[in-house]
Parts: sequence; structure tokens; C-alpha cells
Amino acid sequence: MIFAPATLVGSSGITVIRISGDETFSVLAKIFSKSAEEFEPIDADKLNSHTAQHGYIFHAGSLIDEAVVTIFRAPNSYTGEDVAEISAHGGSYIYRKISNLLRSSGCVHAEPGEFSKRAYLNGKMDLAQAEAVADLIKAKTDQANDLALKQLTGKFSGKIKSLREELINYCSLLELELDFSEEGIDLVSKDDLLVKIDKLIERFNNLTRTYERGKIILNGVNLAIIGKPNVGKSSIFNYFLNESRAIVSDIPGTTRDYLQEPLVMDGIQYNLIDTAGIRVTEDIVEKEGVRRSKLKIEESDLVLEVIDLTNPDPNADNNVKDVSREKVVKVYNKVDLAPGFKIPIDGISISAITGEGMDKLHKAINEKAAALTTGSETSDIIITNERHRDCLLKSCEYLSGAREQILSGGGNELISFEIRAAMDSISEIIGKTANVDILNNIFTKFCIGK
Ligand SMILES: Nc1nc2c(ncn2[C@@H]2O[C@H](COP(=O)(O)OP(=O)(O)OP(=O)(O)O)[C@@H](O)[C@H]2O)c(=O)[nH]1
Ligand SMILES: [Mg+2]
Repeated sequence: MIFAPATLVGSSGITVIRISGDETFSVLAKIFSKSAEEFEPIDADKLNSHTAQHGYIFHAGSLIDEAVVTIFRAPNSYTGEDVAEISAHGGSYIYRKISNLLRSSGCVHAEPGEFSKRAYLNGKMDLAQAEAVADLIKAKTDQANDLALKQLTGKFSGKIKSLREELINYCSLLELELDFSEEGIDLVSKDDLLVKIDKLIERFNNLTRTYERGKIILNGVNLAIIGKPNVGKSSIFNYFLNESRAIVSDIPGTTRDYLQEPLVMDGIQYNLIDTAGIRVTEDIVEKEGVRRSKLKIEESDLVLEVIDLTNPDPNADNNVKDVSREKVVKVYNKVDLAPGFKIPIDGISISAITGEGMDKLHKAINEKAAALTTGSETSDIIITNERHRDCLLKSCEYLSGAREQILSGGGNELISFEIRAAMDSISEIIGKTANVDILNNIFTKFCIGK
């Protein structure tokens, strides 16, 4: 039997503690009483599923808390096992008391994602749906939430299942034909099969291509603010976050390491990154900072190239020479000091101090980010998970193998072998062929209590 807090523990109205396993209700009977005066054990068999029971938690005859317990009897629960959810008062003291009580009654603290893992193992959801639970919790925007919901409600799994069935169908026909080989009966036209496999490869490739977009929607657009020291990068970073997060000073080289903060603007999630000013330096720490800034330029989806209007660097573009133009937003900062300075037209002029031009900058960034998150693909399903993408790529390789076999006149066994392997690879997405390592890798990334 496992237990874990399903809500954050601390100063809050309530804390929900979830228990799952065979003995859930007999444990509950040992600690839960309908009377506050003294401990009166409840009859665990009389706790009907999908009811909320009001009562009191006791430990060795002493009252710990007043609580409501929600009852879910197997198999109609999240995990498919008997589940009780104790809604106790918030606060770490009460949680500690109840968790000690549960431990002494034979429960063990759940591993991260263990409830969802049990739900998967008990057939309550497939692997892609279980992964969607984690994505839903992580989602910060409408788009990310929609994608996770599509996956959670089985739309994505349905698509994978139908692709899988198509492959099973081809294998069955190829294998059946083998049984009739002596009679020379042709059940499958190899030309037709080739056309179908080509179509499948195209569909898989289309799905795989959606990953770049899906990843950005789910994890956010990485937006790095880069430029020479003292141009105002940290000031812009703080302006966007609306707080004094990064140290700002007129000493060039103030920011030594990059800083990263989440930010949602116009429904798009960003990971905003302030970087160390790029310059040639002998200072070992600053050198490392500059190296990291360059790395961030490579890793980012968008780059904000900042130039000081009052002291423009003619070689500034060198820092982004390897980045495609669609990814770069060029800004001239300190426009409030503009009188007397020529304002170039190849960028947006802003002031991180007065806020001038910030609306324009905001719009330019959002336009570029929107282009990254809205694609031209025909598929209505978007892949957000690297594991799913890898399974599809592997499957495509086997389909290409089947294609080769058909073209080189390979026998039905060889063609069918490749198609079966392709099928196994996509089955891994929904967990039909996933091994223990894959499961552990997925569920340990979940939060406690989910
Ligand atoms: N007048 C004016 N001053 C600014 C503006 N933006 C930044 N500054 C000033 O410029 C100086 C440098 O700003 P920072 O934001 O620390 O610059 P940085 O690019 O992060 O510098 P490093 O961390 O050293 O690379 C500070 O004194 C800021 O107050 C602006 O729009 N107008
Ligand atoms: Mg800085």
C-alpha cells in the first residue's frame, strides 16, 4: 500500500493525502472515526465507492484532525486499486502526524508517479495517456493544455492504435499468403503494398515533423537576450519579468552566468534567458560566462540581439551570424538617450528604463514565437514527447526496410518481419511493448502523489 500528498504540503486550506492498495480501507478503519469524542472504528465494508465521509483522524486514542475522506473502490479509481483520499487541514504539522500514522499502519511513501504507474499497469490508461498527466500538470498555456488533454483523452493513442492495426493487417495477409504458397494464391499485391507503405512512411514523417513545434508548445520558447556588456540586457530581462531579478549596473561584465525565468506573454510560454555580455576577456570566470552565452545562442529558439544605441558595435551581428534571420530580433536600447544619436532602421528602438518601444518589441517577439508554434503540417496530432518521436523514427526505418525487401523481391517472411518490427516500435508509444527501464524512466519524472 502506498500513500503520498496529492497537494502541496504547507500553509493551505486543505492537504489531500492519497492512499492506494489492497488494504486501503482496513488501514482507514484503524485511524478514522465518525465520532470526535472518542475513537469509534468504522466498518470498512460499509464505505461505498464514490462517497465522501466526514469524520476524525485519531492516533492511539488522541484526536489529530477533522477530515473528509473520499472513497474509490477498485477497479473504479485512478489507480484501479482501492483508493482513499483524506482531505485534512493544511499545514505541515498535520501532514507529518498523518503520514507517520499511515507508515505505522503499514503504508509506504509512494515514489514519484507511482499512482500513475499503477494506473498504467492496471490498464486504466495507456502509456501515452499517463505521460499526458504529467504534461497537463506542467502546462502553462492554452495550447500546451489542449495538447496534453488531447493525449490524455486518448485521441493521440487512438491514432497510434489505428496505424498499428493497419500494420497488423498487412502482416496477417503476408503471413496468410505464406500458408497458401504451394497453391500459388496471391493475397497481397506487392505493388499495392508498396504504395501503402510509402503512404505510411509519409504519415509517420509528417507526425515526426510536428515534434519541433510540440516541444516548444509544451516546454516554452527559449528566448536568449544577448549582446555586448552594458548594452542593457539585464535591464530588458527585468522589464519583461516586471521585477528586479537580475543585477543591473553600469559596470560592463555585471552578469557572469546566464539566468533563466519562465514568462507567459500573449498565451505563449517563454523561457527568458539573460546572458553575460560577449567580449574578449582574460578573466577566467567571465570567459566561462561568455562561452555559456554563445551556447545559449545556439540552443535558443529566438535571440534578442541587443545593441547600445549610444555606443553601437559595428560587429554586433557577428554574434548571430550562424543564426537564421527568422530567429533574431534586433533591438537598439537606450533610445531615451537618443537626442544626438542616429536611430538605425534595421531594428526596434527601445528603452528598458522608460519602456519606450517595448510594445513594439513585445509584438515582434510574439509574432516570431507564434510562427514557431503554428505549423503548416496537415496532421491534427502534434508530437510533444521525444520518446514518441524516437519510436516513430524507428518505426519509419523498419518500414523503409520493408520497402527495400519488396523492391528487391524479398520473401513474405522478410517483408513481414520488418513490418512487425515497425509495429512494435509504434506500439511502444502506447506501452504495449515498453520494458521496465522505459517505464521507470517515464514515471520517475512525475511529481510525488501523481
Ligand atoms: N538610459 C538608459 N540606461 C539604460 C537602459 N538600459 C540599461 N541602462 C543602463 O545601462 C547600464 C547597463 O545595464 P545592464 O542591464 O546591467 O546591462 P547588461 O547588458 O546586462 O550588462 P552586462 O551584464 O555587463 O553584460 C545600467 O547602468 C543601466 O541602468 C536604457 O534603456 N536607458
Ligand atoms: Mg547583465
